[in-house]
Amino acid sequence: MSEMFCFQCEQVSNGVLCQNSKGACGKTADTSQAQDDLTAALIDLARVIQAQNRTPNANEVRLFVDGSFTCVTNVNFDDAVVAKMTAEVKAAITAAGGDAVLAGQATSAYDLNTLWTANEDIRSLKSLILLGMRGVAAYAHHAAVLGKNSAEVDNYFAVALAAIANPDLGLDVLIPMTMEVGQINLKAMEILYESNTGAYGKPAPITVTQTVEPGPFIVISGHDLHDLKLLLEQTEGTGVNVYTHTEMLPAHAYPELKRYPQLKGNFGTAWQNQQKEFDGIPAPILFTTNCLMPPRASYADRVFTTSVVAYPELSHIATGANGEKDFSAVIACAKALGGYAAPTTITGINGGTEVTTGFGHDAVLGVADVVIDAVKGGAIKHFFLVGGCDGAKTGRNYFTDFVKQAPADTVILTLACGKFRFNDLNIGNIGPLPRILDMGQCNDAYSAIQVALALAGAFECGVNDLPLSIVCSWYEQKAVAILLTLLSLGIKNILLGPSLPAFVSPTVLNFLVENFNIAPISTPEADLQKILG
Ligand code: SF4
Ligand code: SF3
Repeated sequence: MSEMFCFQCEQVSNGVLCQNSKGACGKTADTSQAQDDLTAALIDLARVIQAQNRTPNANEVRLFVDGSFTCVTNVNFDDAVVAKMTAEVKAAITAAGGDAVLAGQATSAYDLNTLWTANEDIRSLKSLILLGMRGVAAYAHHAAVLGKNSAEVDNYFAVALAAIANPDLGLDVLIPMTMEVGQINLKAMEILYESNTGAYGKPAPITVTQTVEPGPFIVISGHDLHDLKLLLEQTEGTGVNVYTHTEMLPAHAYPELKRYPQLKGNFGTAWQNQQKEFDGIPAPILFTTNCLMPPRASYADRVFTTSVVAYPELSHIATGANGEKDFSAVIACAKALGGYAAPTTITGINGGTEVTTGFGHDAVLGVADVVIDAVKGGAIKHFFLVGGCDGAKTGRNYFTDFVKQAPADTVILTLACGKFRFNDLNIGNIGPLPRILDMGQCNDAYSAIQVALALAGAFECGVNDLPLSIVCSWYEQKAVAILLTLLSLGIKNILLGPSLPAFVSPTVLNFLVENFNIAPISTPEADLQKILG
């Protein structure tokens, strides 16, 4: 008998199911059960709200958003923290008079095993909806800490989660719902773009060093720019420098963040290399979101978590009633550890010592004339969007090789942590334009969509008719949400790798192939040949 049921990420055991005492990510069966209990409670809360024919209140929205985000891969490994949140959801149900509502229904408390044991196509589609909404939750959370939200997104949590428990929904309803999740995610990414640029200005291209200067420093990981801003405010004048890690790299491009002189550079590569790159590091690491891996003993005493991230026995920085955070313990840890004695470079995976970022749609469309002329004149033959999540599989070398082998008259747009496979390569420029353009974090898929729409407008064609191909690497549930967004926009011919999601059943895959011509990656040579002819 299986001890846990989790198949939500690309790292899933044997490509099928994590079902023993520990998942491939290090999540225990107990934590997995705690997350299932939390999810079931959120589904019950959604059923109550739907039955009462109302929209969620502010506290309920917070629980949907933070509760769903808590269940994203590599976010929270602490059963006690997850259980506390489940108790909060149950209290919210009671406060809303929901216990009586649920008692009057055929199932008074939803059991997530109902989903895991459902017909495989229903399970597949409901998983796409549930996991897609976990991705949406991450983006809604980041916007919320900056004071922005969208009623459309907030309300859809109740709709989507209640649908998971509804036994009457068939493929005819669930398939369109997956596309709705994609549209909701587009809205969430748009709100987050507005939040980030509203607070920190529009990103501008910048070159970032991978060399750490001598002296005390802090590494900040994850996606939350607001946490970085608070850390920069609190490290001002302390002599402690700050280095970004993985998805925090694009922060360097924002005017209101890069103006802090102690924001010095970037540390290391993507999340799956952290146990090696942090081994014995003379500095603290602050995880604001995923991807946290179980820490090794050589650095566990210097890992701090905040917000929805947690791991048993790691120090957690609490959030105050007004969103304030006190990072003095992290700063004190940096001073005590002292940093490196001499400049130390953690090179990229191709040996590079610096990377570039900040090519969001504002920057790219700022030179739209140059881009359009280059396409019309034949200097740019094709655009590839090679992006998404990184991960541990050796097959992910595909993405490095793809970029290396892409012809010199092609441009690589990229985003999210998958870019660390190749962002330290120097593959040259086309005119004034570098051939690798890092658009930002995974949520900046919004920027990539804006560029595609603007190019389609300029060339008076549809996005699918552009010389643009999407080669997407996926790992966790934000990538699921983004994939649904791209499909909901009618974008076809996406190549997906390194493997297809375990939760996509043959029938659902068939639907995706027939309607969107989605395909698994093969080899860079074959895929480039297929695309470019
Ligand atoms: Fe396995 Fe991924 Fe679930 Fe972790 S999150 S238990 S690796 S499927
Ligand atoms: Fe990476 Fe975890 Fe998905 Fe925002 S940091 S992309 S995997």
